[in-house]
Amino acid sequence: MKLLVLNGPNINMLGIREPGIYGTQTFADLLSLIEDTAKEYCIHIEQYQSNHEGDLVDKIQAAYGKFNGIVINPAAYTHTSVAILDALKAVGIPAVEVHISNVDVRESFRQISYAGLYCEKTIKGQGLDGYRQAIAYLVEKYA
Ligand code: CA2
Repeated sequence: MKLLVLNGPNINMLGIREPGIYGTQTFADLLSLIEDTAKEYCIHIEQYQSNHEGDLVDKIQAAYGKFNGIVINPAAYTHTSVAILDALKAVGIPAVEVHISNVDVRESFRQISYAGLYCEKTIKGQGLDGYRQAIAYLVEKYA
């Protein structure tokens, strides 16, 4: 099984500021968690982070025919990007949306998720463990 883990803008800054919202773990910690989870399930996981919407769209398009599942935290693009939603729809790969924070109890502009309109599951407010849960869900359902 091959999964693609995608992270949007500023996720690479985790642990640097706003620990009350995003915790104290860093982006390097997230990459380790993803690697460890891949080993645990004996699957291949590629991860990609970008601050640029079009790069994320390109990566989703390139996943067509190559990956069995996508875990995506589009970060701020969650709340704005119809382009990411359309790319997910275009490739038709099963996807799970992850948010480190509980967006439901934050500002009203974080209540809309375009990617979430496609994703079959959304995990929010679980910290970095949300990524492990999303990977586990896809493995259990599609491996
Ligand atoms: O909770 C999440 O995972 C988010 O997707 C994180 C995004 C935010 O725009 C979404 O509404 C919810 C922000 C990514 C990280 O932003 C940082 C801000 C300050 C310090 C470090 C990271």
